[in-house]
Amino acid sequence: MIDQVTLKKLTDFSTQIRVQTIRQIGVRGFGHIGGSMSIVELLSVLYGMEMRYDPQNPSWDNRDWLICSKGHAGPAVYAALALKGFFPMDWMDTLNQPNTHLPSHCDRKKTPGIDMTTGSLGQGLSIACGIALGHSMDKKDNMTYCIIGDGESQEGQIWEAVLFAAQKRLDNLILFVDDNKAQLDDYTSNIENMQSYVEKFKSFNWDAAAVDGHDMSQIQCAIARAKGIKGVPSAIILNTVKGKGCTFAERQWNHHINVTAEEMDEAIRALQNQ
Ligand SMILES: Cc1ncc(C[n+]2csc(CCOP(=O)(O)OP(=O)(O)O)c2C)c(N)n1
Repeated sequence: MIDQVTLKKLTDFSTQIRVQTIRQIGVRGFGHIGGSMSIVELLSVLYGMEMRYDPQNPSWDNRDWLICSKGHAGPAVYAALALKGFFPMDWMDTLNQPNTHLPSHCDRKKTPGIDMTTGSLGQGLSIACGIALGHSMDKKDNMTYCIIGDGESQEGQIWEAVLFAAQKRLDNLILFVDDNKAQLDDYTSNIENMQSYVEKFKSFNWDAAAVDGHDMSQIQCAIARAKGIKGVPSAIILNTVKGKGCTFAERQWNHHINVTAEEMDEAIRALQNQ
């Protein structure tokens, strides 16, 4: 349960993550705004209260790990990391430029705080399983969090990893499915309808629950509940809106969009005047 003071802080943090994400993509002129916006509340809860990390020592042994398997949502993760002090805010103006520390997709060798390189969809959960298994073999209490997209969940490798995590009883692993209902070129339901994720995960011997992915209290309760369940991995399905909270992105759900300076200013103004 989040108290009112913390909720207000997390709400401000999520607004700042949105503003800085729009800024990065707006300065570059194009990017993956929709799939970045849909995970903002999740990132706010993770970096605002759930995760153990040290911005001065990003590879700290006792940290919790986040694998953003939908690596194209990097700008939202970068915004959260910059706001928490992992690197200077002026890096926000360098997204996807030559010699940048902030490539369009997450790269652990380029960005402090990015735990794994991602972008080729379908691979992150397998990596997260390996990390979680390593921690449990070492009898360490680090948590591993992984975020996949609903389109990404159509990849076969995801379901191999789901089987593996259940077999190895990885209760130090929490998977978030960003169910924003759209993938690259259509609604997910028109391509391969995933139907009920909760039933699917339960049938693979996972714990599973679905929440409103823009309600931070619901997200936090689901994480707390998942952490208390022993012997099985947990999946939390986030019902989200692609482009959430960004004026121009909510008008269209296109996966990768061009952003004008006027659109960027309009979207940032709207967030700041909420
Ligand atoms: C293996 C692989 N195939 C194709 C792509 C190209 N691609 C990038 S994002 C994307 C759509 C992903 O949809 P979803 O997982 O729903 O993400 P979101 O809606 O959050 O953007 C695709 C097909 C890729 N990055 N990796």
